[in-house]
Amino acid sequence: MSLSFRQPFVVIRAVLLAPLANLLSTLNAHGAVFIAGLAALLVFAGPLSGVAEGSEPGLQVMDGKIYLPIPGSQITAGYGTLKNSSAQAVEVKFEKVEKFRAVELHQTREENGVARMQKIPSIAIAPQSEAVLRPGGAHLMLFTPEKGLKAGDLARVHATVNGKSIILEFKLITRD
Ligand SMILES: [Cu+2]
Repeated sequence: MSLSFRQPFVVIRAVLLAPLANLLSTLNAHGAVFIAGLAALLVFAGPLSGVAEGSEPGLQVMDGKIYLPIPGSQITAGYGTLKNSSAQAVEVKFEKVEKFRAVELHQTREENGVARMQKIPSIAIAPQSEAVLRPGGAHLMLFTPEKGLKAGDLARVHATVNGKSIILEFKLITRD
C-alpha cells in the first residue's frame, strides 16, 4: 500500500524534471537559478511525503464480530482478523469497546488438557501480515454489556497501533 502511494510522486517528478531541463538551456542565468530551486524543492518533497505516509497506522479488521452475551451473562468474546498493511511491525492494544464497560485481550492456552485464558497486554503483527482473534487463541473478552444490544449493531473498538489511536468496527452477532 505504501508503495502504491509513493509511486505517483516518482513518476510526477520524472515528468516535471524533463521539461525543466529543456527550459534551463534556453533561460538566462537568473531564471536558471529559480528553476534549479524549484527542482530542488521537488526532490525534497519526495522523502517528506514518505514520512507522512509511514506514520499511518495501516491496520484493518476483517470479519470483526462480537457474540451477543447469552441471557444472564455479563461476559462475551470478540473475534476477527487484524491485518497490518503497513511496512512496519505493529503492536496493537485494546483500550475500550463502546457498548461494553470493559475489554481485555486474552490468550487461550491448553495446560494438562484444560483450556485456560490469560490476559495479555498487546498483540504484535509483522509487516504485511495478519493476526487472527479466534476461539482457542487470542481473543477480545468483553464485560458488562449495555442493555438492549441486538444482532447487527456495530461496536466501535478503540485500539492503539504503536501508540496511535484508531477505531475498528466489530459487528454484534448471535451465537449459533
Ligand atoms: Cu477470554
